[in-house]
Amino acid sequence: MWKNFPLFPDKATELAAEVDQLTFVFLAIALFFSLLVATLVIYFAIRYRRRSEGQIGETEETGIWLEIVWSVIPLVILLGMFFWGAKIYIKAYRPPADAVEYFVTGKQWMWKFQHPEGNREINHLHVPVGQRIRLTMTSEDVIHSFFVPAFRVKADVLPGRFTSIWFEANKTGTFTLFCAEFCGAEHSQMMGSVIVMEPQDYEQWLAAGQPEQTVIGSGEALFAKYVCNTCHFPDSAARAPILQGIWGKEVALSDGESVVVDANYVRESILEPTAKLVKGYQPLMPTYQGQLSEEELFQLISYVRSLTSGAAESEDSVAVGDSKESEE
Ligand SMILES: [Cu+2]
Repeated sequence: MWKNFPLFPDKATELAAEVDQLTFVFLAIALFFSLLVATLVIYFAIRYRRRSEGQIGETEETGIWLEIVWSVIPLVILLGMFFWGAKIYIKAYRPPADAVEYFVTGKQWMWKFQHPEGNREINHLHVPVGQRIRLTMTSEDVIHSFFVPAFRVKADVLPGRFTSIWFEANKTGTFTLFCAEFCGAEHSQMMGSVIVMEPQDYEQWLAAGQPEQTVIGSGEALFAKYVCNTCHFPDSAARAPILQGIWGKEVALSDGESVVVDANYVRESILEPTAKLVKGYQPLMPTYQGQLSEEELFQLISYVRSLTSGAAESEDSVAVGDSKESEE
């Protein structure tokens, strides 16, 4: 019966084992010092108790060495704990460049997913085992938090910007997904699952979904639909910055500042084109605020990224080739 009341969540990533190790060692250290201090409090209270009416306390001289020892040892232990924790934190929150990117939208009260191949899901996310997966996430309304205990990953999902986490599941199975940020009346029902499959099963699952277009393909179609090409065409005479090769580069802005071209910057430029205007260009671009859904924004951004060869996720997506076919 205890199987249904697990004290600790499943471990389905390498990170999970590392996080658990850290937790248990920290717990052991805290327990050791708590017991040590509690025991000494009791021992000293008895050992140095007042033995007669009118007895007055006296000063006990201790050497400087005792002070140094009990300051330096905890310092070393705490610094060790800090660096160990920081190492795991950095690993957990820096998606590796070769991770395959999936798009996640949180909204009251559901999780929406889109696979790079174009497949869409609600509240369930199918992924292959042994594959590094990066989730780029945003919210359509309030703050949510994407939490899969078995993977030991959790990150806030915020309206108006992208956040990411990544994981690599090392075993197949179904793992519960929670929203870990109180987000309204039905917050507690904002649950789902991540279904980790064998790669060949995943391929079959993807094929069965028959998506109309890949994410980049949809982005390309939007680029054409909103005639972005009238200004953003690859020519120095263009009225807008050339998008080819721009991803990941630092560009100078009209106010003298500079910015690195990433998903959040491209997003801002689509919604608020004049907020960070590239130097040398006129503020001609209209805003697309309210015209694009979060999903469409992400597709458009993925397409813009794919225009830069070698930009992180554009290579691993077979998507680039596929999209051309489905367009014609
Ligand atoms: Cu939520």
